[in-house]
Amino acid sequence: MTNKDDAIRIRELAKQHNILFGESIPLIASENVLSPLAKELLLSDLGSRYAEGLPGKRYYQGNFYVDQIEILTTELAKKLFRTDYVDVRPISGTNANQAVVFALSHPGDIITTVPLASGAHISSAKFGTVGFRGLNPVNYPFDVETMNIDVDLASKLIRLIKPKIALFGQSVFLFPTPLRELSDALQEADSYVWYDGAHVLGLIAGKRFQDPLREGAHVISGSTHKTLPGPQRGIILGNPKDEEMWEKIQRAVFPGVISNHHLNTMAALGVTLAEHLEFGESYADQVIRNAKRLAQELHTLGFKVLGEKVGFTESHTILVDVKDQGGGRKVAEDLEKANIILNMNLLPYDDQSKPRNPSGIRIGTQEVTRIGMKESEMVEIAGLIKEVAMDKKDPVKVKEKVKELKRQFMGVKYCFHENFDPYRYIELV
Ligand code: DSN
Repeated sequence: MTNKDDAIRIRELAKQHNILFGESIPLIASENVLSPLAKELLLSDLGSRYAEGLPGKRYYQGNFYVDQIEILTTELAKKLFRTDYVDVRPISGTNANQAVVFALSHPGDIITTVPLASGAHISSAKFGTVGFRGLNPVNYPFDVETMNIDVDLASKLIRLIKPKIALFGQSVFLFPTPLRELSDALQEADSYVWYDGAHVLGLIAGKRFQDPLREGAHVISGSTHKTLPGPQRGIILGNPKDEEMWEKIQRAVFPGVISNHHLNTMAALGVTLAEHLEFGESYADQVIRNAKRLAQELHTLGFKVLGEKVGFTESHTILVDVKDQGGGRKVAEDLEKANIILNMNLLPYDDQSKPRNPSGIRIGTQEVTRIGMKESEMVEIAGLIKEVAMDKKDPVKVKEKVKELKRQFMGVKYCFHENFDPYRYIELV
């Protein structure tokens, strides 16, 4: 095999990957597809350049157009999220989290967080960013019935331990966080209130979820490629306690945790924000309608969907306990054989030291909504999941039905150039 053969092989594998996703039902709650305009910008020369610092205060020449793109992207984010405090430079959600942690805390400080098994992101764990900063994480009590933080117990905890940072937000985000209900305790403790909105940014921007900056959060961090259907990147939004807090955050972004900030994905983010200003509300509305319908249908078919007493979900995400069907790993792997792509997930009552053998699966409706699926397709998807997970039909046979359904939904919606096939491989040579 020559080096060229290896290069061609990588390209072939990438093409096969595109085909796989073109023939699959994508239900991972943290993914999405780009609009054609955003995708085009990924291939621009911007992806080969450097820009350190802020517009007008750079360390490299050649940033004349970059500065204008960054200013426009920042202005679009300010408009979409209704705040004057925006930093569009983080290159991922975890990178944004690193900046917030480094800006607002010192080693030894206490941070309160959602438990991992109840949906928190790994960066909030002892073995993640929070631990690497030397912080001491203490978990909020979590109520499985309401699938949310227990307000009374959490208020007592916050008053007792007075965390330097109170972190909210989840990677399994079924319901809005009770920020308003916790605000008295948070003010008494004088904590920085930080909301990791990675999963729900597109729903917040679409005005279909809570509005953390107006409910007491001082800072929101997030990735920009989940319900916000942009490039893989991060963002920080603020309603800071004071200017000093925001300056600390911006200094933590650069030179703290990044140097260059990947200018092609920044431009793609700008386009995504403009498109979300135009289409975000109808998209977010349909994402949540689809999640509710899919959850209800799975429940009707006999699955144990979490949050039954509170309507299953108010977001893009559904959690299903599939212990009786063989467990999260087995069910996720069987579904993958049928081209239904989702992930196994810990449930609040699972042992969080055993993440590779959880009871649950997590399902997200944002990408299937983005390609035009509505409630009737959610009913079909629930039926296909049942065939594999409950009826134990041969996944390879179910795959043919999956491909047939997917063939009807091969164009991106909720953007300026609809119907582009996001799974098409674009050849340059
Ligand atoms: N952990 C990823 C997820 O929710 O899938 C996000 O970083």
